Amino acid sequence: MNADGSKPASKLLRVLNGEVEAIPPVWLMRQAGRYLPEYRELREKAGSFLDLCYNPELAAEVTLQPIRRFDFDAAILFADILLIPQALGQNLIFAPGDGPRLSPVLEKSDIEKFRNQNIHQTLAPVYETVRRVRASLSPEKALIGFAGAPWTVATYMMAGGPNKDPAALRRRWYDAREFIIELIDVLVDATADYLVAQIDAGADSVQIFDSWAGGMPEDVTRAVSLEPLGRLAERVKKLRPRTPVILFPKGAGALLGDYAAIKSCSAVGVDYSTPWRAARAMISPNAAAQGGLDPMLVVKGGPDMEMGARGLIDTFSGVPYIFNLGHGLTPDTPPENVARLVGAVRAG
Ligand code: 1CP
Repeated sequence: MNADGSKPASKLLRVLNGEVEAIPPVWLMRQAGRYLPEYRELREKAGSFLDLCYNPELAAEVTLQPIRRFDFDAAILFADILLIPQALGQNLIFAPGDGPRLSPVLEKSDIEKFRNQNIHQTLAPVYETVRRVRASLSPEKALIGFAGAPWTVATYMMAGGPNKDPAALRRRWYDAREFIIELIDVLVDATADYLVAQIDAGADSVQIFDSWAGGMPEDVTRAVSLEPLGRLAERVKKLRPRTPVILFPKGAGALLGDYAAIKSCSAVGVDYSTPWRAARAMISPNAAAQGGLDPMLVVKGGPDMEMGARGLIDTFSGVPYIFNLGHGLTPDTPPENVARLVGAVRAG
């Protein structure tokens, strides 16, 4: 609902408000990025990936590129989940072809340094990107802001990059819960501030990516992912009650219903490995569902991809549903497959 009680012009926002659309709104995770030649061109112009994230003019352009090319129903801010650790004072580099590297957080004293950091100084260019994108989008298009979930960001902070040893991470939890909880608590506070600032700059909705929510025993998942995500979503909702919050707990499987039951959650993302009917049953009583299609089907394209899309739309017919993938587009995706996918979704 708009502030005056009218329905939003944006299809995505209507579904996030609980409406069912016969043709679902469509956007794709990682819709901006390396699979697009126009992205690669601007990325080169910017210098490095981080230079691009902190350049509002170029980052706004990169955010808008997939909207122009594919007419998606929503734009997602171009930034990265690792800007928060950087704003908290952790060293971050993206070595070419080598992914992110951070100086690992090993001790309590490292966490102490993160407290009372003014993240907005570093992140101000991101808010400026949001302002610019919102100003150039029509009211039918929603702008999604985002952040990483505290747990997912904590895994990168602790490992100094992508975590390659899940068992070591679980052992660390059993050995040093207090340390991890303290890190997560700092991240809940900083991430809430970050998302509220994105909303104030013009984001219509925010998505929280918990890419590493899966693969753990239930009690650990509840402690490191579900509980802090709930706290974060509640905080954002309390401060900005009109803004829908989307949660993407990748790998959450049988616990999806618990995420959907978080009061401040408007939609839950379905990853590519979750059975669709089970996902519908777990999510739809409490929240809109989003996603599900295997991104590898978009690399393949053709009838397999279109059948997958139709199957998803059939499975989620009659409940609030947002078409999307079960994880992000990969750099080897042919852009023409994305165009065909959007065409197939819109053809019903
Ligand atoms: O070389 C390049 O140009 C960098 C590639 C790239 C891009 C395009 C990275 C590095 N980040 C991004 C943008 C990005 N990242 C967006 C932009 C908006 C869009 O979706 O179009 C978003 C939402 C993210 C979120 C993100 N970053 C996540 C959560 C979603 C997911 O994919 O699970 C994660 C885990 C990251 C970390 C990250 N950033 C970049 C890389 C290569 C990684 C993954 C590292 C790893 O774990 O291997």
